[in-house]
Amino acid sequence: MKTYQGVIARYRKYLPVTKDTPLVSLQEGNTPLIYASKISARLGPKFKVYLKYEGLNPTGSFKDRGMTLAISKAKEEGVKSVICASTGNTSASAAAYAAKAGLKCIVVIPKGAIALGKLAQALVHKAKVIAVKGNFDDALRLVREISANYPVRLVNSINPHRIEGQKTASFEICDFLGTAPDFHLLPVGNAGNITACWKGYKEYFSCKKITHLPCMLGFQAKGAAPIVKGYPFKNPKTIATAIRIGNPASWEEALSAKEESKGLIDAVSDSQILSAYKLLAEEEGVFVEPASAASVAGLLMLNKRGFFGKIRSKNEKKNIVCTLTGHGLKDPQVAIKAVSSPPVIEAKTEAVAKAAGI
Ligand code: AN7
Repeated sequence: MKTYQGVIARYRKYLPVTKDTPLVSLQEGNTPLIYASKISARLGPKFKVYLKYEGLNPTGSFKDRGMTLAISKAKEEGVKSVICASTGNTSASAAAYAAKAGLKCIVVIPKGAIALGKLAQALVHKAKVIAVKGNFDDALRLVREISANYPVRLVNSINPHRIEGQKTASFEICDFLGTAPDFHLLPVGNAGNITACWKGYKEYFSCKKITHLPCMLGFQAKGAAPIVKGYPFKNPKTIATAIRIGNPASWEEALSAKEESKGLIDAVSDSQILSAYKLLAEEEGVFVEPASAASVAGLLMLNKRGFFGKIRSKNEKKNIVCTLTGHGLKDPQVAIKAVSSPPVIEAKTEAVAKAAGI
């Protein structure tokens, strides 16, 4: 039996690799597309909502799809060191894949602004972690300058191999459904993922693997919504630290995805993000990090506005996919704050039964 070997092996004919490209893989991708019965019920009988649970990638986020290719290509080209700026997940992924490849990894993060699990990952994989007194946008500016002037490869999504790898999420969705979804919702931070997913759909369409293209619906956090507002945010703020980005690198590409797919990019508040975060955990059994819940928060917001009520469908149900970009365990601090702490009682049977309400 041939075991699954990751997204490059599975989709190599759509990716810029040759037989000489060393495969640096942790068997990323092949993530579940979970039917969300409770959320589907909220939208009504015309719709089926699926959750693309990218938190089940090897380092717990979608970044692994692009990182396997960026690191494999770096290795092929004889690069010795890689660098990235990160709100956390890119650094966790870069650190893991660089470790696997035997490359040095440098990560520049905004001081005090990345979730605990992600910081632990970068450190445990032995990346050189540098915190700067600034936000993600400052960190990205710094690593762009450094990679232009020093012998180190940038592995942020400005690196085209990242986008190429990440487009495999769209391929998997289409292969699973046997068709393209009608709507694809996802969180937007630096805007690499919406760019990559749209590219994937367009390529499958031109290869005749699918017969229609989805409508792309992207969601930023209200306090970090430069694309929605049309200007950079100097001081972005949101509980969803992964998407706390004021000047996205793939801004133009995200606008193209929105326009070409006749979609939209809108903003959701932190409280909408937290409600969707809890709903996913409590009713669908899926634990995500706060930024990931922005796609579902967006879905619920559009539904309330009557967006889906206007959609006509004859017999077939419309398929809606929400990308859940990262695992809930990444950010235990937000999780613990979002819920009430457990009662502490005497170690006695009756006391436990009483507290359990049985
Ligand atoms: C969980 O790790 O930018 O719009 O430096 O970690 O492609 O940037 C993370 C982004 C959504 C936004 N959800 O994706 C980084 C970083 C999660 C994320 C996004 C990120 P993009």
